[in-house]
Amino acid sequence: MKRFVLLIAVLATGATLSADWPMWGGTPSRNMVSPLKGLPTTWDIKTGKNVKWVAELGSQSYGNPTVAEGVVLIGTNNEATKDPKQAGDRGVVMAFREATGELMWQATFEKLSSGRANDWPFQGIASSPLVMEGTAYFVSNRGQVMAVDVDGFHDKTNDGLVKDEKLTGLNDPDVIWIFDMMEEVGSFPHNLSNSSPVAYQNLLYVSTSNGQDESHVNIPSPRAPATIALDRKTGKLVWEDNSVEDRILHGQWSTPSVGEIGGVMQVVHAQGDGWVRGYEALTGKKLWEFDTNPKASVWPKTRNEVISTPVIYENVVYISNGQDPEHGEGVGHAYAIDATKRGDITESGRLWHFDKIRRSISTAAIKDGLIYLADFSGFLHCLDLKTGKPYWTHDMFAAIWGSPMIVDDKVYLGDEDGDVTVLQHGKELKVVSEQNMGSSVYATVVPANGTLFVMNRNQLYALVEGATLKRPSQEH
Ligand SMILES: [Ca+2]
Ligand SMILES: [Ca+2]
Repeated sequence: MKRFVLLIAVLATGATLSADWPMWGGTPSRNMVSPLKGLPTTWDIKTGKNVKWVAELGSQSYGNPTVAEGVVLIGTNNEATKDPKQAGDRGVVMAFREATGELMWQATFEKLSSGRANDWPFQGIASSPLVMEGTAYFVSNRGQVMAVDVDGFHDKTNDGLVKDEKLTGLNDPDVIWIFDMMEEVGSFPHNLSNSSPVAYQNLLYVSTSNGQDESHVNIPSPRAPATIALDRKTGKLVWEDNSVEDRILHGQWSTPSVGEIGGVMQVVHAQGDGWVRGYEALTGKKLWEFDTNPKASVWPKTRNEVISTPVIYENVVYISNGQDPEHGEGVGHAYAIDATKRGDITESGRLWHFDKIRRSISTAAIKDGLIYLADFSGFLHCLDLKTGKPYWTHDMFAAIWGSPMIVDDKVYLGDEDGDVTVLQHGKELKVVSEQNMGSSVYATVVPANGTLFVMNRNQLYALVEGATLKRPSQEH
């Protein structure tokens, strides 16, 4: 495993020339914002305009790309079978070379024998890997926290604690360690384990996705933790918390964030009872909790779970609630929470409450005193960060699964119709362009190193200003 040094070149203007996107949200605070400049604001997948390369994914891709150390990692299913010896329905993480889109290696995982209760058919891997110091961390469809070598076996070395991999070809994963959450902490994931890991110092934080069984009444494992912290080098459990107990409304699909709040490094996690909780990162000591549902609300009509990721920005946590997309549209709530408070801060920590949002599974993007929030009914809201007062709302006319992404002075957002809309960042609504990607865009647009990575259901596009992709059909 090579040790890369992340080089960030800074121009005199302060603009970042190049920067990786090594995790969901880019940084542990998960704010969907990038300082990169000069990325495409228009492109055309039919003519190849501003397309550098395209990679074929499985038939359903719910992971979000991670770009680090020259590699693009992405979760998908196995319907674009790259290895006939590993055929059938599996969860897959594919690693592509960032420069060319060539497949470098893939990690495949057979479906759990317990079936759709824990591992929904053809959903693949929905975890977005975290890359740190040559290791990629993600959660498989089998509820395993995986640490694998970013270089795989291309470095001619079998790295890590796991040395007995059955497959050790160039296309196979070099496993460092495995932590099986179903075996080790008794997690019973509802439909799919999906957490995107985040780290602070030597600790890795993951949601267990513990939830109900198929009856949607029973919680088979009420004593399993919602949040765990593992040692990043060994995969050993360091702390766990189960404040939710048997109050899980459905599943637990929100993923944790990390940031310094009021001088304390915190892990913030939205859990299965619709509450958001903050923990002291190194010890797991619970510091505060906040209920994202009005007390009179009733599951599933008006009470929501939380699927979006909390964003930490200047001591405040921003979060929207919502429901599983299969539940359709409904009322939602978004909040700004003063996470320097302690205890039950549902009242004392509520800086603002935005109740014009619909059910949302999207994560916030914040810049220059503005916050962008999207909802599953297809609306993008631009609010004042301090007051929560709306400046404008844009109707995408299709369900939004991904999150708005601010790149320089533009906001990018995809929808279920496959459109990616580019808007001007600012207090006035201005649509810059709209591009169709050919099939649903469930992921978030990811900026890294001068390139925009945009996924549809089954393809990953690398977009670079001035590039032109020559289609095979255009070559004679
Ligand atoms: Ca290796
Ligand atoms: Ca190994």
